[in-house]
Amino acid sequence: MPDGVPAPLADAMAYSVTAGGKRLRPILCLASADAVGGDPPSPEGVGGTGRPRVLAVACAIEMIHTYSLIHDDLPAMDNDTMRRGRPTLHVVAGEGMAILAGDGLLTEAFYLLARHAPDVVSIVASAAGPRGMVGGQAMDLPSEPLDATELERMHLKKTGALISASAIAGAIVGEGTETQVAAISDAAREFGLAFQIVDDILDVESTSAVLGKTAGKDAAAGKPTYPSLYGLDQSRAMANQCLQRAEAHLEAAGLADSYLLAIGRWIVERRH
Ligand code: GRG
Repeated sequence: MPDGVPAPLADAMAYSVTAGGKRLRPILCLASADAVGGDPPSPEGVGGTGRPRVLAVACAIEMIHTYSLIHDDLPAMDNDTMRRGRPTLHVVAGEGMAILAGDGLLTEAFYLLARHAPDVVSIVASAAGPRGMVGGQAMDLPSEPLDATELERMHLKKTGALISASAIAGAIVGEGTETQVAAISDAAREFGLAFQIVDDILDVESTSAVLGKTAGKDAAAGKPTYPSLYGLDQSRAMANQCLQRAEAHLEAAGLADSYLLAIGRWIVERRH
């Protein structure tokens, strides 16, 4: 934790960011850099340690994602008590501290990016902010139920934008060509959609113990989901189609022989 952060705030930020989680976004970021030839260690690397810049980008994105989960779980939003297999932060540290820990993670993430990877600040900011994740979350606040087109638009912003930005930022920091970055961006859009479809399926099929968060919430809240709109079988087929489209994008750019496809398969086949 950086110097000068008051201990209770540092503890609250660490509680959520070290709680585990699948680390999909940082892994995707690192795999994208790797797919285009990597971001080799250099003397200018993170903090003068020689570590690749992409590590700072991957960590910053995971911090932004963790902030979004903390705020999403607050009583004013989803009001959830379990996340990453632990009580949510506001349950253990109080609402005020949970809000501040989220604010702290978000701003510290941009501090990291500004210092180590200023070339991707605007991409990550656009994905995390009102055009992206925050906008998607606003569309998801209870109001009129969304139809299928609006549901996809909402998910592309709320979940898809940061997943895409993880991959795009990794490819840029890894110095991919324009064609490679575009292919990774197209594939990541499909990964984001597949991730959300599978998330909706697991919300129906899995348990809170396996997921590490409350299962069955969507149905209980009467929210439109892929299974509620299309049924479970069709939803699974749609997730597989996303994977096929992602594969085609990667193949066209000569990137099929990378970790990216394995990540895509895991997204579709995952059980938690
Ligand atoms: C509060 C601004 C703000 C945004 C919240 C991401 C998000 C936006 C809310 C999470 C709500 C949710 C359950 C969305 C569905 C898909 C999703 C993003 C799940 C959580 O991401 P995972 O499964 O979490 O990657 P882990 O814990 O594995 O990192």
